[in-house]
Amino acid sequence: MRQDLFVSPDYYQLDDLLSDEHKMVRDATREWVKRDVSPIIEDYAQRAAFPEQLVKGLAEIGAFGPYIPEEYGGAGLDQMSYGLMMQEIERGDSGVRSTCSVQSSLVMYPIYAYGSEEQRMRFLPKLASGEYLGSFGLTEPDHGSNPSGMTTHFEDKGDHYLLNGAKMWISNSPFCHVAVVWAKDEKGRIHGLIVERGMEGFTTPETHNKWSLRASSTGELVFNNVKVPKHNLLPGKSGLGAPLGCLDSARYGIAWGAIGAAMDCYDTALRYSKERVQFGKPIAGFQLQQKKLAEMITEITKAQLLTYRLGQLKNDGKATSPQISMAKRNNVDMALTIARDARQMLGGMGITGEYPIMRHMMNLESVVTYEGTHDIHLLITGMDVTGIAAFK
Ligand code: TGC
Ligand code: FAD
Repeated sequence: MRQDLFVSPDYYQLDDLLSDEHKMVRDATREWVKRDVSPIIEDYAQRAAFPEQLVKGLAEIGAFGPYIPEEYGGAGLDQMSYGLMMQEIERGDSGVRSTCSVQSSLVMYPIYAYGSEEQRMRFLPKLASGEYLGSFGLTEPDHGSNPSGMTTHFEDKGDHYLLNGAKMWISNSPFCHVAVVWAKDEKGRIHGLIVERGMEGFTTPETHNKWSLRASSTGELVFNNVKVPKHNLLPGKSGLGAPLGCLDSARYGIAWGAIGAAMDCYDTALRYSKERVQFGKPIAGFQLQQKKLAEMITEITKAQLLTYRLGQLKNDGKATSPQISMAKRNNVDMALTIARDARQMLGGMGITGEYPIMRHMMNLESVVTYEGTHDIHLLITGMDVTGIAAFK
């Protein structure tokens, strides 16, 4: 891996809008990524291995539960800081950001927002410190975009619930200590259950041969007559809105994260194009390459502005789910387009692990699919503006 020379683009002087705390959080995360992620990530992605040693550092910089109150071990930061952290971490790698999204928004958030006080105290400090890693089980082999059709279910057996079913495509499943699992009760109502490693009948086989998010571990959650203690059911909210509420928080983080991946691709292509000489001059001097760079910085700037405003709305408790969908969809698509253009600008070098672009590009193929696909988010916007759902 080459030295990380990243210089963050800020074409519209957005730094002027950030508070000192935001800049401090952002800069500390950026430094940590440069020091601990950039030097090792390509090797881990090439070997399809999860860089376990990053867990401690992620916990130390507050990336596990940035907006969870400090009394539960979280960092007690605002939504803008959370977003900036995700941007910087995904600048390093989408897979590392995935680990944070799952831990913070899909595991800690539901326990914080829907859990009992006893559950919060039992799990949140351990998740914040990285002693526990969590996973989130919503998707099933036959129910991806339409989680309401899930078949994973539990029965009330008096002193416990009996859980059966299977979840697929679950980030961090192979080594998670706890999983927040969404399952139907006997009446077909969806609830969240905290399933713990070691419970009999609970297994987590790994999914191999991914071309994308190779530094993130993905697998299944399989429940074969798992006895889940009654005190592990999240009492605060049920129905599909409960898992979708967690997704709002994770999708918000991804909207920021994708900007990080895009910035890294742009910055790499800009530097390379100024150094690479063909036909007697740097390729940055050719109009076709300038068009790509000019469009990249334009799209990054638009995404930054979109996300900054969304952060303000989120801080004020006013961000709607469709607003979050719009930002997730726009920014991931923007990052994917930039990654593809940037890769072309590096010619043959663009396909090697010498540069981060191909890894970002492949990662983003997952990011554009998970947490609601590109098409599903378009339909959410369509539904919001017309009042008519076109999913079914
Ligand atoms: P629908 O009838 O529209 O809604 C059912 C209930 O949910 C409420 N609701 C929401 N609540 C909170 N936040 C949201 N974003 C919400 N969207 C809807 C809604 O008001 C309703 O409540 P109620 O009280 O009336 O019952 O549901 P639907 O079945 O028609 O589906 C709607 C649709 C398609 C938008 C939804 O199913 C969807 O978003 N599908 C995409 C699935 C998805 O995103 N899966 C992600 C899995 S997790 C993941 O990918 C993690 S990757 C992690 C990583 O590694 O980073
Ligand atoms: P499908 O739902 O089968 O969709 C296939 C195609 O059909 C898509 O293009 C989709 O847009 C389109 N489509 C579907 N419905 C419609 C419609 N109504 N109208 C038009 N087009 C439609 N899930 C979790 O629960 N937890 C995790 O931690 C997690 N991590 C993941 C990690 C990775 C690396 C990946 C790849 C996925 C992960 N997922 C996770 C699952 C992810 O959320 C799903 O893959 C995603 O929601 C799409 O579901 P699907 O793959 O079953 O595709």
